[in-house]
Amino acid sequence: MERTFIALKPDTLQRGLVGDIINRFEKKGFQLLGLKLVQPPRELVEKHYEEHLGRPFYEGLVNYMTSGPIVASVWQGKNIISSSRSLLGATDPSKAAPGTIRGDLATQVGRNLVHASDSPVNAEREISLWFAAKEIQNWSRSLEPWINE
Ligand code: DAT
Ligand code: MG
Repeated sequence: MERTFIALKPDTLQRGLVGDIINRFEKKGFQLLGLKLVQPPRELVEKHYEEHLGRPFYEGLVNYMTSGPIVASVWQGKNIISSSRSLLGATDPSKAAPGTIRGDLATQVGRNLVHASDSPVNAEREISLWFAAKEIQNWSRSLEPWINE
């Protein structure tokens, strides 16, 4: 079982899409381990996106990500890292397939609603950046055998 970090960016909250997007992850069969509303300090967003430092969109990205509250979450599931990125769709919503979150709900790369970790190393790095260990619940799900045999 893998874990990943999912963030609902400020446009998700501004547009009232929090429930819709969380619902897609729940319906897929992923398990929620941690959830909170955060107004992230600039340094946290800079660390989160450090791989993009120096890119032309970096400043705008950090401004966007610090413009309002973010829903930070930790999820668990089989193959969840690549699977959650498939649920999100392409980084640029204008290229994201219909049926994906970005494909259905967004139009532009600078307002693409949601973040999902892209590798096991980044997932663990981002989870520990945004969450304290005690904020993550390791609970067992009664439905588990009906989702993963
Ligand atoms: P993803 O969020 O799909 O992992 P990424 O890690 O390459 O994509 O980029 C992080 C965020 O930066 C992305 O969600 C939106 C923004 N971004 C990426 N490429 C961009 C570009 N060419 N122009 C504007 N914003 C961009
Ligand atoms: Mg990324």
